[in-house]
Amino acid sequence: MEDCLFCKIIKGEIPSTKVYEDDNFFAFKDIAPVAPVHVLVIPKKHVASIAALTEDDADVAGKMLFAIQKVAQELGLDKDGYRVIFNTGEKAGQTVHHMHAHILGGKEMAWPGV
Ligand code: D5M
Repeated sequence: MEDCLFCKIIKGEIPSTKVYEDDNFFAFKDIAPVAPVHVLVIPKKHVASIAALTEDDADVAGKMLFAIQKVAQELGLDKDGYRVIFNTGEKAGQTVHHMHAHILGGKEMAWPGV
């Protein structure tokens, strides 16, 4: 998508600190971290949010959980645990309309945190 910030990051048109990339996914450090480790995992296919997923996205949606698992393992988060957040829609605080998973870790986290 032409004017999508995260599509531009995937294409390298906007710089990012990449932590992982494969054929379908890209992961990079969040510019405004809210935890010692804060990484975003995004599909290379532009999908606006979980709410916008269709059956055509079943493959990418399923594989995304494994990409998240792999990134978290590579960041060394699987031993102590991590949180995965998909902000979906305005009231949930979604500001970038390209589906993304926040991986948060490196600290003790309270629950519920809403
Ligand atoms: O999360 C969108 C997230 O995207 C938010 O935590 C900031 C992050 N962000 C915005 N621009 C950049 C760039 N250029 N690099 C890295 N991270 C960025 P949301 O769930 O939509 O609120």
